[in-house]
Amino acid sequence: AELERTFIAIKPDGVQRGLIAEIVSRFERKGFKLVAIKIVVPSKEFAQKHYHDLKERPFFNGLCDFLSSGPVVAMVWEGEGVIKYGRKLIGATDPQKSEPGTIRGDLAVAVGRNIIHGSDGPETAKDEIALWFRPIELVSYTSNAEKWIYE
Ligand code: DAT
Ligand code: MG
Repeated sequence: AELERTFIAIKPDGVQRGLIAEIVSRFERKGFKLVAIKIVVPSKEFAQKHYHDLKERPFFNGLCDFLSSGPVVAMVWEGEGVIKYGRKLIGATDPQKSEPGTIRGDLAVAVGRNIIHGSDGPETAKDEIALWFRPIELVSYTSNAEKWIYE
């Protein structure tokens, strides 16, 4: 299996609503491999770094206040196609438009409380993993299931 990795975060609403296990389970059951996980309360400055691409948007300040308002579960998931397919598991940004069966479609209602973040491409995945994790926090290991998940 190739070493594609993506950054996934359960935002404060997902943590407070008790959805950590539900969300982790969806990535895990798919066959993706968890290579880093921690719970942190990001500072507002850190949230602004994470969302720097959106700094011109009217909701930027509220978004950064929200991300820094409580604990976030930060994760790195690995697997073939995990960046793109992770976004598919998550669903559309606005939960009103997310398909049923997706995380946001099944578990969220409002765009400003859409419970989860996922990197939107290879470049952002690389940047976001580097922002949230030190290299030694990423664990490389062989999953016993790999030979049953990949040909
Ligand atoms: P995504 O999280 O699907 O990658 P994004 O990167 O465009 O979406 O935006 C980041 C977050 O900002 C998104 O998860 C929720 C919030 N957001 C996006 N559009 C919004 C809007 N129109 N009003 C309020 N919040 C918004
Ligand atoms: Mg985004």
